[in-house]
Amino acid sequence: MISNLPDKPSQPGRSAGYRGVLETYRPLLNIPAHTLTITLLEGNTPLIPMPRLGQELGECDLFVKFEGLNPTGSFKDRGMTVAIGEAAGAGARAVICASTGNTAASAAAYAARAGLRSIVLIPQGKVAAGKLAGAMAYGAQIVQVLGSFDDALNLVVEITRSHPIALVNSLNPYRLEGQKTAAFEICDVLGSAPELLCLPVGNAGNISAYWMGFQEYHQLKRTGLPQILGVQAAGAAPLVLGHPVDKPETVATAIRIGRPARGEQALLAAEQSGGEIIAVTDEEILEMQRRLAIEGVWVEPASAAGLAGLAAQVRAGRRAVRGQRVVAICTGHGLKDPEIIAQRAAAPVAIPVEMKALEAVILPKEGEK
Ligand code: AN7
Repeated sequence: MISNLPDKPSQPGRSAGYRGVLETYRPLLNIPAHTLTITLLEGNTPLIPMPRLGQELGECDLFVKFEGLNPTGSFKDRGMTVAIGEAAGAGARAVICASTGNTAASAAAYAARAGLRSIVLIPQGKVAAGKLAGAMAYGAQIVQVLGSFDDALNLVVEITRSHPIALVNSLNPYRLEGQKTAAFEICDVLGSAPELLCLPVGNAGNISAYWMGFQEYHQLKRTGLPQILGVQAAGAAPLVLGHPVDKPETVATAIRIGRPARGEQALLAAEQSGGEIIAVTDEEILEMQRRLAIEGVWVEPASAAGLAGLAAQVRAGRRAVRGQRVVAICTGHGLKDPEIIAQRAAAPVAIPVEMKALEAVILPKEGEK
């Protein structure tokens, strides 16, 4: 018997009674009664205090909501449990999505759990290894489209119009119903909404879901509303440029999207909240990925974009966050995209099985400290 463990974890996600986002928040979700509970106990991800980084970024009270700790390694699981549960309850036999990777892995996992067939369309190249492997492991049929994510999305929308296959991209409203639970969790843990929320924006479902969630919780519980800072990658920033991008390019492949399906809704969310949508460079994204990792939080590149945007704004004197509570949404785990790290880090040194060789590589040299 270990006596120094707390009776109750501060976040119920790790406790025996936790039942996933759908059962935890079902009365607050706008979903049909036929929706089944198909869960991997997603959600209830930790809100990690980041005192050192918060200080550095402008003396704010910073938290990272680490959505990479969901069952398939990204925030997509929140929406997928609901979308797949609804589709299964409605009698669907197969689901389909277009994806830069995370949606594919999540759809495949939940479809497998529900006993449904899953088909995922991925854009040509540039899907991170951990995501593709996930979709394969969970048994999806994977189709690579020789085009962009936006082309793939057009195809799945079209095919679901004429065939009985359920669409589980975030055009599906039940995805957003599930994803909005992250806003509820933040309010539940902090006691109210933070002053500022920053997050990456790709197809723009997540920012739309957060804004919906914060508004609904505020109506119900007077939890307040955050400003929302949405961040795109400079090479894939249609919402900043004000027009679609035909050939989106960014190291953050998750958000390599040129025609966001919920673009209008995202712009409205940012505006209504008093926030905005901005763009950051790939260098800024990778720099923030490194900065987060030395706090012990390894996220995939896209997930660092939100905080990279905040850092850029503070640096440019466009935003002061001193004394504010800021929540950064880190949407996916670093393990999703190991190649990004391997490409930039030095390969490990190899040594023979000899103490002298080990000493030579790890101990300070003569004259060094
Ligand atoms: C890690 O998987 O679009 O703005 O097909 O994987 O709601 O699209 C992924 C998006 C942010 C952007 N962070 O969210 C897909 C896909 C990560 C992501 C986003 C994605 P949205």
